[in-house]
Amino acid sequence: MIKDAQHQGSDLTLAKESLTQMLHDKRVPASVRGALQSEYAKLGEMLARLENQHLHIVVFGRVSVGKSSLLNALIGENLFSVSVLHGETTQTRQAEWQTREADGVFLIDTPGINEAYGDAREQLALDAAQVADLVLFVVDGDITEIEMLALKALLVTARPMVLIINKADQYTQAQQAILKQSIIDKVSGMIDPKNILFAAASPPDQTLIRLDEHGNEVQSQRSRPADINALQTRLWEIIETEGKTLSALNASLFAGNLSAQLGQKIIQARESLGQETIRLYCISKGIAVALNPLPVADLLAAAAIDVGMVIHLSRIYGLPMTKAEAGDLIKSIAGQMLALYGTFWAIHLASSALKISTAGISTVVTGVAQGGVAWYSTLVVGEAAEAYLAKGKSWGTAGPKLVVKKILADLDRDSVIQNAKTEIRRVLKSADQSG
Ligand SMILES: Nc1nc2c(ncn2[C@@H]2O[C@H](COP(=O)(O)OP(=O)(O)O)[C@@H](O)[C@H]2O)c(=O)[nH]1
Ligand SMILES: [Mg+2]
Repeated sequence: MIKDAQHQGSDLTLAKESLTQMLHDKRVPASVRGALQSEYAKLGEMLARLENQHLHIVVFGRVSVGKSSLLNALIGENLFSVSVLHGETTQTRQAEWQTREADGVFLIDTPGINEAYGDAREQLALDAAQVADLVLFVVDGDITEIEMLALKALLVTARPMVLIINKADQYTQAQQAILKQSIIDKVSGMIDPKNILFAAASPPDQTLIRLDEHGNEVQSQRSRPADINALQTRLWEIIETEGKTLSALNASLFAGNLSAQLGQKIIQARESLGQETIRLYCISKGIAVALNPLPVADLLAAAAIDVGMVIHLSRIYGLPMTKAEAGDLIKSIAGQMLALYGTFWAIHLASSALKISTAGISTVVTGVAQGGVAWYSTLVVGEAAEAYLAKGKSWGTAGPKLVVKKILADLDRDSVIQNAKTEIRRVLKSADQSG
């Protein structure tokens, strides 16, 4: 899932535009904008994270321990060259760093440390650590003296580090236990045992031998998948602690070969980010509509905010949508809402039309009521869009009608609108007092 950065940027810009437009909308009093500032700041931060927060993962270790293989396993594609020959191209490789980007996550392959001695090795470690948010230190057996030196050089920079004992397939369970204990002892006080994990980035094919009906041995090959579940789960925990969830979610790092446990964590993270996003857009839209004096502009502003929200959600789900796609999705959701709630929306539109002929306090009262309805409609659109994204951009077998119907049934419309009005009034009031 390597994407064109230019294209991604423009989609996100659209999500951000709808917010900045509101933030700079002169029809929204400065005092209100001030009161909403923390909400806007939160949304802005979420968008900035989607846009800018890069994650750099660097592998480090001796030649042939499986650094390149490990990165390939993480990304689910053979992007880094793997060599069976030990230190084959020593000279030319020396300075070769390879970087591959997937959705803001940069995977960085480094030359093996056998090729760099003394100062050069230390420099290599420092250079690597400098760009890294996370270092994967790879070994394929008990840790050697050279590895200890490199490890110490890396630790000076205090980057989070995971020590991976690769080629686990070459060791029995009993051997693994001894190996791990030996390494834990050697790096004690330097690396938390939680961050010492086994992996098999590229286990060789298995040869199966069976006897055919004539009693002859028949050989066949069976390929084995990478085993990096423990690493993925730990990576996820570290990335979350570092506050880099969004960029990691969008990368292909966790796409394939997931353990059930990790899959669950990712679903939960997406859901809570999605809910937070929807809530913030509901507030923004409720306020914008409550304060917007022109009904036609109400509807336009409302639509722009919903489009921004859907684009934002699509990024969280790692399925970026264009403005046109988001618009089409909203249209189909709104179509279902209209079919199910015809009269209700007719009243909404009528109240919107009413607002033009009122003035002063009554405008605000009508506005707040309408803001509550706008909030509710954005909530429905957000929940439906999220359901669609969670199924990988599909309505599933139920189809859009049943999905929207279920969302409408699950939400208590009157209490949602009531709470929305209370929240809108609260924001407007605190704006009044501060301004
Ligand atoms: N048995 C086994 N071999 C592996 C594993 N991972 C990588 N290898 C092999 O180790 C060799 C070196 O791998 P490579 O990724 O090029 O190592 P690098 O020099 O550290 O980047 C290749 O022949 C890989 O197929 C593994 O988990 N088990
Ligand atoms: Mg390599």
